[in-house]
Amino acid sequence: MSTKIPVPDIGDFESVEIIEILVKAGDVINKNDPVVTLESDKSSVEVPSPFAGKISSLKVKIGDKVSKGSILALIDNNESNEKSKLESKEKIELDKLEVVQKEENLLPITEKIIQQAESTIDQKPKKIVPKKPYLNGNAADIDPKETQEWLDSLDAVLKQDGTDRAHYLLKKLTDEAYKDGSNKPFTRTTPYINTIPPELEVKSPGDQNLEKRIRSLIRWNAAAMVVKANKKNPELGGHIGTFASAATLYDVGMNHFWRAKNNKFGGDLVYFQGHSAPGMYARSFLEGRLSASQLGNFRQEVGVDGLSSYPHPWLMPKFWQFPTVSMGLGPVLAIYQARFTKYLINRGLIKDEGRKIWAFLGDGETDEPESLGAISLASREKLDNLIFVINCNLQRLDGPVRGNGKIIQELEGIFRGAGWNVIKVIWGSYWDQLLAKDKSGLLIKRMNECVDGEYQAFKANDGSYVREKFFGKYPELKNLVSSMTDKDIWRLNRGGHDPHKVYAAYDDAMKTKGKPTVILAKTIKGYGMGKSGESINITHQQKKLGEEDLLYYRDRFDIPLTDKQVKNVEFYKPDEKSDEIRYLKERRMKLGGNLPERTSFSKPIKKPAKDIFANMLKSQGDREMSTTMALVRMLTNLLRDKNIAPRLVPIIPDEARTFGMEGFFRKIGIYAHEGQKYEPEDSEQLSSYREDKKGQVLEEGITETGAMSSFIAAGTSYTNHDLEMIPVYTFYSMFGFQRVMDLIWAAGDSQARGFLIGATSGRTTLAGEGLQHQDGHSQILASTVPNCVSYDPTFAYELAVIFREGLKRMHDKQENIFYYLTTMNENYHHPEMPKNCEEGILKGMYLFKEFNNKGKIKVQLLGSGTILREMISAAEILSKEYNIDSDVWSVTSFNELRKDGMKTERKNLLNPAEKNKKSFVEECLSKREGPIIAASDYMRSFADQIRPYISKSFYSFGTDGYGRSDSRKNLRKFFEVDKEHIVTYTLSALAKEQLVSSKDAEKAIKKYNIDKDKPMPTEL
Ligand SMILES: Cc1ncc(C[n+]2csc(CCOP(=O)(O)OP(=O)(O)O)c2C)c(N)n1
Ligand SMILES: [Mg+2]
Repeated sequence: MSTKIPVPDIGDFESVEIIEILVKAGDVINKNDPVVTLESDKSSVEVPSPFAGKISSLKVKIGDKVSKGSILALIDNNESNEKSKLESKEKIELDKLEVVQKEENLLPITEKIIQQAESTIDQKPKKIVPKKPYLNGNAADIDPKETQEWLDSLDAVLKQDGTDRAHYLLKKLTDEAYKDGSNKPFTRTTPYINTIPPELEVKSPGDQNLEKRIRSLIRWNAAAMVVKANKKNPELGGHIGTFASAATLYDVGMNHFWRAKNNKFGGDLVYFQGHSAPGMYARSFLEGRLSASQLGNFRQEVGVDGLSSYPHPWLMPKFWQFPTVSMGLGPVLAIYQARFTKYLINRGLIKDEGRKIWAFLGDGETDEPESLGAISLASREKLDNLIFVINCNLQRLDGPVRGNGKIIQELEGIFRGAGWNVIKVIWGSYWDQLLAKDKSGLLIKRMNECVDGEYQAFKANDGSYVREKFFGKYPELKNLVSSMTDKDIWRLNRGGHDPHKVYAAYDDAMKTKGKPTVILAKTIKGYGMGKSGESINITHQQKKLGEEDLLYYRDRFDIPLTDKQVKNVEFYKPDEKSDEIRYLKERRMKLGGNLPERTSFSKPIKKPAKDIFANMLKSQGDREMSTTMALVRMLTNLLRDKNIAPRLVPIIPDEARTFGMEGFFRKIGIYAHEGQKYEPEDSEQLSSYREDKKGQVLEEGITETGAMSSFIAAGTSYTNHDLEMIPVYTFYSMFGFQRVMDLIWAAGDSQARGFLIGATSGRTTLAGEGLQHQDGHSQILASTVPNCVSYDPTFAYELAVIFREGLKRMHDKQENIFYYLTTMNENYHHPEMPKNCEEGILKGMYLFKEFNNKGKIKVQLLGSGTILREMISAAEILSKEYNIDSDVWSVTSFNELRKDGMKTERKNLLNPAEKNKKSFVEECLSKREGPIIAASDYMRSFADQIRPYISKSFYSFGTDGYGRSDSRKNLRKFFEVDKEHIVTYTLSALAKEQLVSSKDAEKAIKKYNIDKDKPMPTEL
């Protein structure tokens, strides 16, 4: 039976043009296969077939205008229209029911109580009066006997029925109190003790003595490499105190938890704290991965086989995976890495192997908004593959992180509030006994009331100081430690230095389901450095240990080096056959290999069929469209290529409709780990907001930081997941480089591959939006990133040639580069590609058109982006009205031309005896006549970049100054990049060379109402 395929609801649009027909009579198609592509002036979308079957006839042709209900084709199908409708309706009802049932199960007890209460509301709502006035807001105990009774009851429950029952009762009490009007918020923090009590700690299977020895050796070598470098040259710098505080945290992970990538397993991903790098090198040295001479060349990367100061994959591409030293980037990148890993799993592109993403950060680092800014995404997306370890050594660079407060408590509240599993590792095992003896809770009270400034001071002093200042506050506490010596008191360790406590925390984090985990580990900055740097404010800068300090450090960690060897700052590595080295290697072998290590076993993506781009190289007919729209068309075409389609990762920070990309919602879906639990309000429409567990679009919300982090995760998937992906991150060009330059720099360092698309670009092209939106400098910022290849194309065919080359370079030749392309929202005609210009498009310029038929005078007009069109119009005016000929060049990339110019110039200077080679700019222009006039929608310095490679007079125009709202025409006049200014300035330039009369230029100034007294736009 033949059924009609109609145009579905396409939103607000009427009479939309059919630009492609994707089926023909006789084709057998599946449900949801595209039938035609429709294009309005804002976007282009494919219309999917609602049925499977055989197309019996087509009812439309290219160019037809259609609206909702227009019939596109007839299809012979088995299922009747009504049946499928009915089925889908039933399915939605069922889905809804399921969702409601699921929600029902999830309802917290409080909500149930509210529901019950609501069902019986026939009387007036009860006025809630607190039963007892809050007499003591400072929470002092007004009835210690009553308190003790409650505590005894709790104790009995704990002993008899365990913690779950106790927790249930407490929750019930809280809920009841809430119902009865006690709306005092309950704290999100717990007492200042370990989250995991000693009896629930999972014990480490490791050989503690050997592990301690290994840790000591690593500590020594890490400190020695910094001291050695600074002995050679004090300029080199480095950090000792940070790794000294974090050594146990890393060691337990390396010995027991972090699984490396190998042919059986994808590998855990560990984001090491940037300035802890010496510790990672020191371990690799013991593992035999780095030599003593490499360690000796720490921070000396030029000319020798040295080691990077910090984790830089660009400089150590086989070692480091993640650049983390710009504080705050590690945490946010790790969150989006964890999310992207789930994305790949949910899309069926990689297996779920239970891989984890670990991120190490400093407590001071959490001051960076980037560190905490995305933590709610991690819990919302249930990233139980993510573990943060925050090394709370209570110090930043200059002093305490929270001298008057407690960073661990503060972070606990923030992370728990955001839905994370929080594990505090505050006290080491030596405290267990004391805490067990503390029946009155006084010890915990003392722990709670001390601030971090005091905790830091305790460790900067000694046991007697701690006895006096900490325990001495209360006679009972002083008594508690009366039988302990000062040395014993000094030995009371902090959780982050206790491998048992750290092991138990990591074990718990590994087993946590449904949420991310943060481990807050309390440590001592400069642990083991003694008077030279333990827990003192200058610890962070301590990089030159004197002989005495080194000898102390050797003794402290029992390193078998003679005094002489210590004075020479020698590294120490035991024999290959020693227990230490064997153990260390065996542990890593058990965990699958080395860490950190950067490898890639990804296969290149198969090239798209050439004709994917072919129709973009043709004239786009009478249709006017923007380059943003051309890009969307191109992506739509690529989504039909079976090799490319699954690898594309469109990333959009909530601007899809602005860029005309809403067609992707229906076609490939928006990634949502829970699918879609609701029927979207626009479900009937073609561009309905469709969320899907297998969705492909990353609709990030309003976070360029998050979107850029996704770009990096997808762009480095070839190494982190051995699977090449093609991120295409499209954003308002103003909110790209300017907003997230540091992340873009990190993308370069990470060797990410992909396309950044600065849409709605240009200072005068995004007309109405004004100063904070109009971008006239992102191209210049892009030029500062060494492996970023950037273009400002004008026409659809240029975009296609550039994009095709990008795919080839990144995914065929596997070059570690990424692209920045600016696209515009100005609609205009796109001509057919002129002959033989592909090389020029890619190198940065080609001859677009010659105006040759008139006179003897000639100029060279160079235009980029939309301003090329002003140059073309100016050329027409010069030709028609002034008999001046011109060559019009489309400059697709002043940045690429500059790179080539620099290279050529350098080569010529290095080979003084040889004939000079020509830069590409010279090749294009040296034989052409007349002064050169260049303009773009960017600051003058964009075009100025080619000035050194030009021997003729050169004038560049651009949009220096703040943008402002107005029409394109007025803005281009204001910034002096409209055709009238180009004509006038050209005449003036020719007059200076006495090729035309200065009167002509003066006349033009009058004719075009150009105000000579108007200040430079930079001053307005
Ligand atoms: C964005 C950024 N700003 C400043 C620095 C310089 N810096 C390096 S380490 C450091 C202090 C770090 O303190 P914390 O995070 O507590 O780490 P710790 O060394 O104490 O483990 C600072 C400010 C940096 N690396 N990155
Ligand atoms: Mg710190």
